[in-house]
Amino acid sequence: MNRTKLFILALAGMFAVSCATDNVDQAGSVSTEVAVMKKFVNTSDKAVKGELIIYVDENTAAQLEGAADATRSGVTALDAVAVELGAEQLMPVFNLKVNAERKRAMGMHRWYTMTMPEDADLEVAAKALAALDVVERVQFSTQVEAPKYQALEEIDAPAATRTTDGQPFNDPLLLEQWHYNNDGTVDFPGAKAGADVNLFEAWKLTTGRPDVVVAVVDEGVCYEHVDLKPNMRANEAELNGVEGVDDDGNGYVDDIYGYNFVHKGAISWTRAGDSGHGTHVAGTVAAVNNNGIGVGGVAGGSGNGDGVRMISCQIISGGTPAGVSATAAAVEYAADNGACVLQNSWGFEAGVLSNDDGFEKGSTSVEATAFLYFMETKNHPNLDGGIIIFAAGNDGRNVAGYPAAWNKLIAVSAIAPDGLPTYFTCYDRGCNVSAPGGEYFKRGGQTIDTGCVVSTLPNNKYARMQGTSMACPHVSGIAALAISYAADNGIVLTLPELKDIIVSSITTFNQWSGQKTHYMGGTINLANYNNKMGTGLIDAYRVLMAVRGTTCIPIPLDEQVILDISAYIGDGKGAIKMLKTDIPEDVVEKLGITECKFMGSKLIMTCTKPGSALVTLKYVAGGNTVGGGLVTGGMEAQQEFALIVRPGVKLDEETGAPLNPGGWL
Ligand SMILES: [Ca+2]
Ligand SMILES: [Ca+2]
Ligand SMILES: [Ca+2]
Repeated sequence: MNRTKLFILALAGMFAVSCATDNVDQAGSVSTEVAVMKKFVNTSDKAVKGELIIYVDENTAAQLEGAADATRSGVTALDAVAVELGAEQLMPVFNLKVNAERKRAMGMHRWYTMTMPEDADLEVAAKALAALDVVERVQFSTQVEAPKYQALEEIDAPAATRTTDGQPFNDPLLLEQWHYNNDGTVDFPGAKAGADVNLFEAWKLTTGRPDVVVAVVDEGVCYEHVDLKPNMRANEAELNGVEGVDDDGNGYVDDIYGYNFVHKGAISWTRAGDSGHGTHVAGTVAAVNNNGIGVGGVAGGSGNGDGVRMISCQIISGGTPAGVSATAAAVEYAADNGACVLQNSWGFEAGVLSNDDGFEKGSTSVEATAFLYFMETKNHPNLDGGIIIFAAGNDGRNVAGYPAAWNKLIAVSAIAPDGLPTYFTCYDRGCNVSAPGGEYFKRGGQTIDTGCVVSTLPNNKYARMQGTSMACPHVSGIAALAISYAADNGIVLTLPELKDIIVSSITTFNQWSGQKTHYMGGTINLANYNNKMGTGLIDAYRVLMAVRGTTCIPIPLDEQVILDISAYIGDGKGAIKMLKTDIPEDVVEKLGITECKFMGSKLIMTCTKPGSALVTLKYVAGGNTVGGGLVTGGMEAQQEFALIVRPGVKLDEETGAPLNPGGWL
């Protein structure tokens, strides 16, 4: 290109910008400045160098789409500033090859990424762009934070086994995955039975379905891992296609198991700087169950090819995190390629954003747009949208990081094997629910990792890691189980229903007090966390019961309880009469029921074994007796309940209703 011409255009650009500020009175100057700043979606804090994102007006978007040259819009003012800034490319953020009509309706065709030299002053560039009438918003491309925690060491891959050792499946490391089913024997100070996601009970009802697709937005997932590959969703057209060709015409070349949005190409996990984080997260969501190898995954199936499927949307590669434009494209890709659950163990650095308005500006940031698109995309017949789950963040602050804290997403805080908050977890504002995230501890000066979450690492390896990053995929896996179970039962959930189910199907926490010492040498003040770990600890079995529409009745272990069933069928005023119900023999055996009587509206029961079971209780609707023959009376009615027997459950002495806070932790 001719430098003289460049110079002249640059001058023209400078003139256009300076006109706006110099040739007006003082008040006008301030208001112009304010008008320009109003177009800023965010600040330049942690912005990717050499990149700005702009939202242009409809007319400019149309011209850009028709433009032959990636650096020229054909809109004179924009081109002038582009030249002035030395812009190298002006590329659409979103992919209009798929679902173009819906994307246009959401304004997604108006987002462009302008790339410029790395040393360009982004503040100056952003102001120059925002001063243009045709540019409606300017966003700095905030960088995603790279994973903080790496595995201490790999776990030796245990020998393949075909025995189950009393476990539901034969995966040898399942015995160490306390986070699924904690019997209190895990090597961690104060380890507590029941501090888990109650997964084994849930697995009796569903272990997933291949038509449920979870997108793992993270480092690349090692799709070749023997414990993951059967649950990776392959893009058949690309799998059987030609290398270097976009065989399915979706805008991405060779995207077989997903796509690397940082290095624009194949998913990778072996570059210097890769930590294995994405592979670890994927293993928790859906490592293959019951294959006699390695670990189990929350929605990993039963060993019959029936687990949920995953795709890898890679936004961190070789330690290089993407900015928001590439991340927004990754989220869009997940929606366009079949995912109904979006698993996100990533975020912006703490404090980059401090409230929802800063994040969304009326839902107008590029990533908020992508998330809204995902939520509105229906990829499974039994859920009317897509659900988004985020790690709350590991900064130990009393507020979740962003995007997790956004009120439209589910943010997950992390507990340790002792059922207490981890020292690193974010909590309180913006945190919606908790799950096990694991925690290191110190013994004899050594850091011990047995209290961490066990999952897959690249190259057929396994390791333990800690973090809200590790808690989050438990919830994503459980969301996938919920959708699977809904499908098995012909139930169609709305997105708000599924979100409600997830945050309400929990075990509540005790009131905590005192200090907890952690391996970094510090302490946390437990009282600060009371009722602030979201609603409580997610319970996979209760999630499935809620999908099914079955009420859960918590029952303390080894204690006679008098439950007023009218609290579950009516208003708790005892207005119904229970009929004697025969509890099935297998339920009596499973829960160790030694006593079961019905009196008025009450059920008197003693259970001696922890566990969960379904019972159908009968009652009279309309009077005290069932009508029929010579008797005028009510009709016999019935309702299904899930009895959940746990140690430490506290019930209201009057009504038998579960107390909150209470629970069994
Ligand atoms: Ca493709
Ligand atoms: Ca190809
Ligand atoms: Ca396995």
